[in-house]
Amino acid sequence: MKILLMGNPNVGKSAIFNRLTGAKVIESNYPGTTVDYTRGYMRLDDEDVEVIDVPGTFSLEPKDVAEEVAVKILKENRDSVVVCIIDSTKLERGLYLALEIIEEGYPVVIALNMWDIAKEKSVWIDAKKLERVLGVPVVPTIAVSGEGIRELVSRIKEASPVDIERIVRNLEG
Ligand SMILES: Nc1nc2c(ncn2[C@@H]2O[C@H](COP(=O)(O)OP(=O)(O)OP(=O)(O)O)[C@@H](O)[C@H]2O)c(=O)[nH]1
Ligand SMILES: [Mg+2]
Repeated sequence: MKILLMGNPNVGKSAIFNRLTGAKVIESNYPGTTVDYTRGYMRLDDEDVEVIDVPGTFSLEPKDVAEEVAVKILKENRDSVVVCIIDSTKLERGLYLALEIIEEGYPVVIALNMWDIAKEKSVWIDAKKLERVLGVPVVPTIAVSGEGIRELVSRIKEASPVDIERIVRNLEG
């Protein structure tokens, strides 16, 4: 199992990566491209789990080479849990990607990062409600202060694929 940190550009993926991993990080170049990404390890239930700081992307339909690499890393690591990092002040475009990843069948945990900036801008997101609607853990985080990171880590093991057909069957009664 690996942990992939994914999200739109500039949402705090690397800041969260730094919080999760230790000093030993590995810079990798994606073969055949000029795109670099970082890998590291975190301790999870007495195991060292690989964490990948995936290049930012807006969707799973790549528009440039960095997005292409992001999608390739996702597809090459089917056994991963995806921590989807969303800028809380840009919820809609972040959810667009998160929903695509959920639909692909990956177990997902959502970090609502930049929670401090959202608060400053009086943006309020009902994280619990979002969690119920999507059926995946949703945790507010402030990567620069570390707030929420412990909870984010503790909820990684809860992540499991969302069975969309089952939800529809339940709704239909
Ligand atoms: N106020 C605040 N700033 C944050 C938070 N998380 C990250 N930042 C800042 O936002 C900027 C972008 O963070 P990065 O971690 O580089 O974002 P990224 O998603 O890795 O960006 P790319 O790799 O360029 O796509 C940096 O200046 C961070 O210090 C947060 O929760 N609150
Ligand atoms: Mg980064």
